[in-house]
Amino acid sequence: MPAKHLNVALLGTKFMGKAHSHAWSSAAKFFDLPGDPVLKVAVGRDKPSLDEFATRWGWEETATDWQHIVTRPDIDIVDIATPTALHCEMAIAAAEAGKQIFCEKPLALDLAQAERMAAAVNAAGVTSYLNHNYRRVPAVAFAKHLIDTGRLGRIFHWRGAYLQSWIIDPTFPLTWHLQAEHAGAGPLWDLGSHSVDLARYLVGEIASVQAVTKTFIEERPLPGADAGTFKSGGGNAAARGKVTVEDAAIMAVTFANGAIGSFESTRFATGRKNANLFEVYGEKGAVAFDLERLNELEFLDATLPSSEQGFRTVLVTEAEHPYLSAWWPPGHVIGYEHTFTHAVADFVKAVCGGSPIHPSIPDGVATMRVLDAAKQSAATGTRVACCGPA
Ligand code: SOE
Repeated sequence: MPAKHLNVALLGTKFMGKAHSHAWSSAAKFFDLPGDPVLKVAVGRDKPSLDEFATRWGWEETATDWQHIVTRPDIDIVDIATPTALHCEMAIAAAEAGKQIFCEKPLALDLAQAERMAAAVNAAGVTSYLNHNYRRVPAVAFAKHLIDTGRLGRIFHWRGAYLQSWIIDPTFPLTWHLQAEHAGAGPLWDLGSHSVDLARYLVGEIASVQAVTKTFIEERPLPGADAGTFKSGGGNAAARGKVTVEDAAIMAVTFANGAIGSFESTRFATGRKNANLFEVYGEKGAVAFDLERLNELEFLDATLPSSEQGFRTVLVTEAEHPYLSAWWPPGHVIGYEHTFTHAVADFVKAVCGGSPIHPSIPDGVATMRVLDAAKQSAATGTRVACCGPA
């Protein structure tokens, strides 16, 4: 029997819109799915670039009014790939219209918005997914398998660092990512949300946070202003604006299960491009991961005789590794975009099977609670308790 068509409306057509379009169009080709995603409507603001995007990716229609699209009876799935400030109203509207929701991270501008989104999803009884796609890197899912099967034993430490360096140039303009009203926060939200989600997935719930944040460059040229003039110290005040988010954040946390952890989230780690790193240390072993080498997992088996111990690199490309049987033979590595395809495949299975997929929007509230506590801690200089699961 042919798989059920699932009409998708994509809200947002920039970087994430591109990554999601690739995933919606590839998932059913590589995975046997109970539903067949149809790239129905791409929604954006600028009609000419929207039409080019739709033609390039095979979206059947384009629209500029997301409010109408999310209520259209023929739309089954609403994919929210817009800047953070739009997530809340879009998710609530989609939930109230009974749509299944695929939402980009970070979940929301703040904890209150996140709780409202979760309440709307729970009230509507729809399937929701919060795209922390790094859970679906095969090497990360394999690390989860090692931890859950006891290969590391009792966990002592989490060390996470999500390091980028794309705004060190002071002439980089004041884009929405650098304005609190559009982004919620800086890398603490953008990158820290990924790291906190991974820590909760691999180690457990976080009980308390102590954080420091820093903004290294406090003023930037407005988009379209003459950056050269700004650099020379000239230019009028109207051509530049205040950065209202942090450039870097560091957190120290306690976990509810007794482990402790550290997090770095920065856009000023000179030379690091997209280094989402973590290490997990336990009584029987340890793992280490670097997104810039995402097909590899470092594993230490501390149950071996100490003379034989050492971190070894597992090339996570065997058919028995998570997701890999859908792709290529061993050693034929995969990339960043494959993690979005894995997310879409799991989401379609959840939607058709009426089963939850994690992290859901309600799951994301616990991550936002940690991030919100970090923001409070950085502002007050105190350690802030944050509850366990949502
Ligand atoms: C930040 O530049 C960013 O695009 C994040 O927003 C994404 O979540 C991450 O996957 C890559 O880096």
